[in-house]
Amino acid sequence: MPMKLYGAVMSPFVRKTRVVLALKGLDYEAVHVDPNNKPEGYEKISPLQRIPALEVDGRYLADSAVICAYLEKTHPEPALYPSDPFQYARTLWFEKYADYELAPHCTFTVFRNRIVKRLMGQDCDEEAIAKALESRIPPMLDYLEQELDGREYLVGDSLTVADIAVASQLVNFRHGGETVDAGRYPNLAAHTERMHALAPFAGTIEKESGFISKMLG
Ligand SMILES: N[C@@H](CCC(=O)N[C@@H](CS)C(=O)NCC(=O)O)C(=O)O
Repeated sequence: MPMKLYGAVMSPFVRKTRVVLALKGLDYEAVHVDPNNKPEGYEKISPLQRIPALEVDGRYLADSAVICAYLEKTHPEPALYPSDPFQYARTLWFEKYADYELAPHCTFTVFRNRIVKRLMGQDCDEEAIAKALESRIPPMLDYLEQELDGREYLVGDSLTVADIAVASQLVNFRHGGETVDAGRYPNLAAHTERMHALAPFAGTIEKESGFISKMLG
């Protein structure tokens, strides 16, 4: 029985999980769950009623970080977490940074206001976006810029979940009409461009952008 991934296409957490599934070459069935209108009984699948959730042989896992860690254990190749304990912990740090620090501003403020609210026929709070863009987001991008320090990946010298998690939040930032300024953040802008050009990111970005343009013009 194939695994089932519960989620919606434009969620950065679901996208992160889809990229990991794709890089590991895993088949799964995608089950659409609208995070703004969850199906009856969804708490039995995801106790906090969030997406993504993964179903494996009738059992469920919630949270993208948990799901990606599970997939790494069950399908270790290609490795998306370093084996060195310190580098492993650094990978978890950047994943957490993306999921809990970038997400509230890049996704839940910029993307949610500019795309989700408009799709739902609600007003876009440009004041909240301006605050995020002026004061909340720049220090975070500065930090990532420094951490990259001319290297190709955030941790070590190969792709990890850290890169995928950060790049996935920045897809939503991009959908929200914003870019990582290559003048101020040259390392991060180049990293984002490289990540978004990877086949699993490129394919989904194209589809998602097509959907957004079709719906919002
Ligand atoms: N830490 C969680 C965050 C998941 C999350 O916040 N997903 C959003 C959609 S992007 C959601 O399900 N929101 C619905 C809600 O919180 O009720 C993860 O990594 O999976």
